[in-house]
Amino acid sequence: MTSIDYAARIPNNVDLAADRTLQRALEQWQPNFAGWWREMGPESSQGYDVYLRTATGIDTEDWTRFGYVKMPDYRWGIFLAPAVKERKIHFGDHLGEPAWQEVPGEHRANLRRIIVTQGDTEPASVEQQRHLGRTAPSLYDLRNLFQINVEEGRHLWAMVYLLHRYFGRDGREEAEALLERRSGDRDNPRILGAFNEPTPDWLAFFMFTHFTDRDGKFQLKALAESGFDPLSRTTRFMLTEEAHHMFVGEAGISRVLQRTCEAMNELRTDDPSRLREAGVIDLPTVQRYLNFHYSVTLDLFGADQSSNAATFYGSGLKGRFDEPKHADDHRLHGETCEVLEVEGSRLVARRVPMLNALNEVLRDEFIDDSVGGVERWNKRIAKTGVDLRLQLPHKAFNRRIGTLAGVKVSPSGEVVTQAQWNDGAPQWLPGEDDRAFVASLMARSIEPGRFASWIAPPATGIDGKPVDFDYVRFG
Ligand code: BYC
Repeated sequence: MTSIDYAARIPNNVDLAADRTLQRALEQWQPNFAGWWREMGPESSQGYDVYLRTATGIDTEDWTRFGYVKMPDYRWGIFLAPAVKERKIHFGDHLGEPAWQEVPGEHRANLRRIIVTQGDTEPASVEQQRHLGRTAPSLYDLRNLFQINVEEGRHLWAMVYLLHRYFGRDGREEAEALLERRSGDRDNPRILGAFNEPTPDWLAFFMFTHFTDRDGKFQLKALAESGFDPLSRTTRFMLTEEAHHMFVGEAGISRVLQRTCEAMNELRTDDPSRLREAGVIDLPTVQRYLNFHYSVTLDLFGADQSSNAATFYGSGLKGRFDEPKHADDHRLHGETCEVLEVEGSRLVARRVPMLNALNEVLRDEFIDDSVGGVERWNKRIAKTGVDLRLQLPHKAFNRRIGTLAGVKVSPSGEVVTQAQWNDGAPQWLPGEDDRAFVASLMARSIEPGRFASWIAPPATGIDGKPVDFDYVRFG
């Protein structure tokens, strides 16, 4: 095997050059990653020059360097946020003890499981989005898609670094398995549900980056609190990149809404079939996509009552969102909180030990954040004078994980029978005709400054460049 100068090739601040064992492990994994990227990364894009941001360090000017790059040559770097001097574990049963710089033996299996689950989502999302380049609504959007894809690749590298550096042989095996599972595969699927759902079109992509990447934000924030310091430092840096992904989703949907509302005003109608004829996506269809992506993302927080969550917290591996801001003892024995349960045909709130309900606590923080996002979309609609509004469905709607998986609940929170569900579902969730209609709009628009009929241009470009900049050159 030819030896590659990994220290130069992989920008890093973990002193890769000084760690021969780690270098050797990465030397074996890197070609497999490259093979995976060729097979499962963005389709037919290997030769494009893409105006990408590459992180070459952790200071703002270093992680926001832009330039044309062919994606297979992207320099996937390994970065940890700066160490906090004498950092202590600040929650759980080890509270007050020094943060771990090596993996504590008794927590090894749980820690590996968390890192593997996090790592698995990153290549999964690239796989889900690999075909979207074929139908990009503009060069600007195509570039944003590719930016997200390479950064998810970098986030995979971040987790693989932890596995290789801290978990020896079983870490290396897990790193290989991350390249072997496939989104949606029957025999070897990705670990979490939402990462096996297709992302068939750009409306789904924007909803995914708005909601599912937001789960990423909440999970990464919870892991940034970890007593295992390398995990905390890795995820803190990943969070800087996650913000752009959510921006792409939020702004993407906002631009769809803008275009639809303009057409509603021009045609003086809210009739979905007339709007569809005019080549825009009617608001009820946007709402159904929202309902779907929001509900499958809620499932990503896990079961409402989970002994895993209690163990992760108690052992100092995974904290709460902004742990220091919580005004309690950060151990939580004896604390309680409310979760929803089904009683006959009603949903009732029941008090349970908080330690077991930490997935629900994080899910509720995500819900609050999501409410803000929908309010911003509704403001955009209101500005056009259209009086329809989007809404988040009830948190029990369309759930497949946890207590609520066993019950059918309408978007407004009514427990319904199977027959009522069957009647309501076509109004609540995207059906085949919605998907087919949205698919019919998807066509590649790659002339600089041109945008597909169903989406408004953004207010500004990337990195101070104009909206009609040639963000991707096809060579
Ligand atoms: N689908 O006790 P529970 C991101 C399983 S997104 C399928 O509640 P736990 C990104 C669970 O594994 C952030 N299975 O589990 C976004 C368990 O299985 P076993 C990703 C599920 O461990 C966009 C069983 O059900 N990061 O970064 O408390 C693009 C019992 O459940 C699901 C993380 O998730 C599901 N949705 O909670 C790119 C952080 N939910 O053991 C990237 C790391 C649960 O019975 N992961 N199960 O076989 C965790 O902290 C936890 O694993 C979870 C699950 C919160 C996900």
